[in-house]
Amino acid sequence: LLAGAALLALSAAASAQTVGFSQIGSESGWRAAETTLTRQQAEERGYTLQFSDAQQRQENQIAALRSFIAQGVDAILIAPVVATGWDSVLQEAQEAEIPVVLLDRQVDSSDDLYLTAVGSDLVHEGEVAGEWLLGEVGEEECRVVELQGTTGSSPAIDRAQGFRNAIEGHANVEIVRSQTGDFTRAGGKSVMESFLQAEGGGENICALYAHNDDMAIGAIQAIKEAGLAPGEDIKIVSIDAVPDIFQAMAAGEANATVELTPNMAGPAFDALEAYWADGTEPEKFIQTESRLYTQADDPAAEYEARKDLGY
Ligand code: GYE
Repeated sequence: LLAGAALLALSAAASAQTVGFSQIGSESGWRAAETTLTRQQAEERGYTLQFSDAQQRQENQIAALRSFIAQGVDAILIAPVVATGWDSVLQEAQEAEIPVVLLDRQVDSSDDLYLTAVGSDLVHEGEVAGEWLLGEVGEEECRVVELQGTTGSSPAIDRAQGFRNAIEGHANVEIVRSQTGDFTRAGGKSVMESFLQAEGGGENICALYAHNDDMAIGAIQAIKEAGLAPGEDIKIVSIDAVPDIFQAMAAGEANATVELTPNMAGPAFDALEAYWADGTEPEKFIQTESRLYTQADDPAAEYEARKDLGY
């Protein structure tokens, strides 16, 4: 009987965890899905999730972290909007002995300041996109325009680098224009409009590389409005694998995407549970998979498989 009571007390303690989650905002479909899955994962595990939406502002994230620290939460999840400027607040969390897990984006701070980071290899994603394009164009000349993610964010920095790594030494493929669209559809559309205008209507643009699918979807609209055929006149490769890009692929209007799982919270909570149980320190980077999808992969079926996931 005693053992039973003790067990009950233990499991009650394990499920009474409070986790603070500082989310960037809702700039993309992928981000919305990550939020939904984090809430779901927390609920399934019986945690209380304190959710804070920073609306893209680092100062809001820092304020959220300070409030989580003041409340004495059991752990903090943060998707850091930009890479720099986190040292002080991460030190404050460390002094309060609150483990911090980074989700989907990286920081420039020392890795002793956080428990672990869950995410994809962001440079690799850019390389996969670039290699796909090289395979498509062969020896042909290809003028590429690039829609970058949020300036100063690790995915924008790394996805730009990865694509350049891939095309290096291939003089026929050249990035002719590059600008941020801030990971949003509206940003992707308006920057693509300016690219098309600057490039004499777009006839000489061979391909678009967008750092996420949402910007590609916005750009598809701009390309159609300019009287060109997205996916044919301008090849389109992007990253995330959200349902809407599969619809565009099924319609022949987008060509390829690199998948990023929105379930970053699952591995983060697994690592936290091991840490809470007996102090087990996880690896500093828990890497999720990246996989390329093209029009040959039955995009209509991929759309169906994802459309109810909270995107
Ligand atoms: O690809 C994009 C977003 O941080 C890796 O952020 C993530 C990116 C994701 O909003 O859609």
